[in-house]
Amino acid sequence: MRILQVSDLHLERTFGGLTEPTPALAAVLLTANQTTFQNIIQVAIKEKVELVIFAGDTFHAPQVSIATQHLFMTGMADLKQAGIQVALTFGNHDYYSPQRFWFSWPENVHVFTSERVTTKIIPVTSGKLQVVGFSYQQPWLESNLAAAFPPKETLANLPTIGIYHGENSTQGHYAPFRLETLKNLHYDYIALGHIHVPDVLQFAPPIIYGGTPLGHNKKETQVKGVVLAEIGEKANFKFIPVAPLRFGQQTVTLTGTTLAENLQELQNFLRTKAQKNWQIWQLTLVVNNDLSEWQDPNYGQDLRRYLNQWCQEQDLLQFMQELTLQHVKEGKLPLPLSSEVLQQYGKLYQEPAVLQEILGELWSQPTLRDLLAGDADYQAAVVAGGLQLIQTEFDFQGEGTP
Ligand SMILES: [Mn+2]
Repeated sequence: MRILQVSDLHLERTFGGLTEPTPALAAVLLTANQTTFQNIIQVAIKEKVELVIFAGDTFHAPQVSIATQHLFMTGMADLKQAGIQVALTFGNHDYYSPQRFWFSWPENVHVFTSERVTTKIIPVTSGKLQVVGFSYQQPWLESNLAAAFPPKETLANLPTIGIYHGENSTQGHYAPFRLETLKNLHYDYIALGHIHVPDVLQFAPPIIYGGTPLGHNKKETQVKGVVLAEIGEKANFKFIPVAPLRFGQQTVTLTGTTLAENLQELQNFLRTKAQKNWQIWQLTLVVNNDLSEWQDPNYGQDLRRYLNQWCQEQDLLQFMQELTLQHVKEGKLPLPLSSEVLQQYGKLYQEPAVLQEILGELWSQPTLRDLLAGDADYQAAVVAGGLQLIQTEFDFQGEGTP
């Protein structure tokens, strides 16, 4: 049985920090939320899924414009036409309150409206499945609702899917849960929402933060799309991109000895990177020459404007949002940190609990854990060795202390 997970779509959210977008980009930005949503509906139909899950924060705010509501309901009706069911929960951004909706939900849409964990049995093409979930009714929900999810053993003998919008932590404002609790439910699939960076917390059976399918600012560079999953015997999943644009961050090292050569290298970079969808860049240009233009930070803005214009002329779907010029000592890589900050991190990582946290999965490997946890001196030596390597290989360009 195929399903599609959509998390944190944030319809109506605006795009941050874009100055002087070119007309072509501005036009795409205006409709990017709608385009992403329509792409999702098309993927669901093309891939013949039986259920589409919206795992909360589908809308950016609890109050949704009538036009957006209409767009959404039209998509739902298209899914209904294709025989596809929908399970929808509300998150902390779009928390549910009745009487805000100008259209009624088509009958294929199963809406969770209560903060109480609820189980719904949904008829799909190949039989039935059950979905367990809850919705926010206010922006905060401080109880651990994972504890209220019924284990699969206590439910009907059907494929079982959980929907959970919240944070993986011991406490917090967003329905904090412990991964262990969700794992012990033994559901066939758990669709998580809230965290915008995609994250697979368990591969089989899957427990997945889909992440937002569309980045809205320069921080949201890690976007994978929606999750297409097969549940049951041949369980597997993959991410499918659906956004018409993406934010990216890259450091480009320029090796030319003249400005003309540098420009050529940059243009080659932009040509090589061009795709059929828009890319909005934060570029750091690293040079190790003495050309005076590179010493003047104002040239970043000047160059940015020119490159954006050039991309437009070349029909390349690329836009430089930020362009930073950086010098580096020969043979070393720039690091936007001061040496003092690095030392502070070093001290922090000597703490066994902190090291355990950053090593994450490695720690669950018995051999590695014994090796690292058993011998404090060895652990200290590993961290010190790492610091030493960073000290020699990098050029520290940051300022200040932590
Ligand atoms: Mn959220």
